[in-house]
Amino acid sequence: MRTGRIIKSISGVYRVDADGEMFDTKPRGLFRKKKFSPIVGDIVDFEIENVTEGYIQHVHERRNELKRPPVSNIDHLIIVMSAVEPDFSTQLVDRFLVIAHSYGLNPRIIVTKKDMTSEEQIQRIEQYLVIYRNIGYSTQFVGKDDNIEAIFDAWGSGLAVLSGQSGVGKSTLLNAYQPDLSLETNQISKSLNRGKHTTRHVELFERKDGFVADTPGFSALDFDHIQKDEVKDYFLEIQEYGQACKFRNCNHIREPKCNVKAQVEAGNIAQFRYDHYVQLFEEIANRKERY
Ligand SMILES: Nc1nc2c(ncn2[C@@H]2O[C@H](COP(=O)(O)OP(=O)(O)OP(=O)(O)O)[C@@H](O)[C@H]2O)c(=O)[nH]1
Ligand SMILES: [Mg+2]
Ligand SMILES: [Zn+2]
Repeated sequence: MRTGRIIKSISGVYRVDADGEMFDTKPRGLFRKKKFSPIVGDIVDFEIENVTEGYIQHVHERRNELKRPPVSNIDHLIIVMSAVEPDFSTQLVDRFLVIAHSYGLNPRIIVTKKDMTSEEQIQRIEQYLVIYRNIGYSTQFVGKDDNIEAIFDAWGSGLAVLSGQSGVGKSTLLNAYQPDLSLETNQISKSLNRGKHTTRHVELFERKDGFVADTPGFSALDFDHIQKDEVKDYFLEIQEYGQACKFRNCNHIREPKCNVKAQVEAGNIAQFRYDHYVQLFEEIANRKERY
């Protein structure tokens, strides 16, 4: 029996990296009956069938799991946003941060396409990045010719997952990190005003002391697993200032003696962060429960 990590999954075949040796594996029949599927990132025990093939016997318990795209045992979630095409959006950053925290992941922010961005826009985005840094997030703003290797290597060990809208430059970052990967990248379709999805599946690549995952761009974020009362915990500075509200379960909307609202007034919580919090809270509060 060998142990390895699933780095790729294509039509029921799971490629497993076992200390640098690759095996194409299939799950034993008993998995299928239990409606349980292995996903990329899983650590698995497998039985060797021949030099390149094997059968998965057991999937180790997942430390964490992102549902869309499906990938497990994530150490660093890298939120990739472009400055332009598609435009930088703090609303999207905030929503992505909420998703990351809801799955117990540790998010970082990379903004791309600095080289395509006007000086004025760069200044504006830098101002937002200072706010995110003050909340505690690591942020980077990069362009075509920046040293991506240093950034990727600074994350520390484990699996880093690049995630973000289609066309923001996830595969481009990976190609800059490891030019011999030659991953497919593409122009975004402006006429459709949304990304043409170039990357179609999750795949892990080797990185110093770990892996980095390229993923397909998402078109919609899913908050179905989040209850309205949880949202405040996923805006870290709101969570922190919220400790001093009069009511322990204060949602910082209409409650009296709310420290969060006071700190927004005082300029210690950015207005846009608070607005995005309220928007998401209300969206979730108004959603129709599906059964
Ligand atoms: N000038 C410039 N172009 C960039 C940069 N990053 C990405 N691009 C371009 O943006 C386009 C989309 O990049 P991709 O790497 O394919 O984007 P992606 O995030 O992998 O997209 P999906 O695979 O569809 O999710 C390509 O034409 C890239 O060349 C950058 O920093 N500077
Ligand atoms: Mg891609
Ligand atoms: Zn409050």
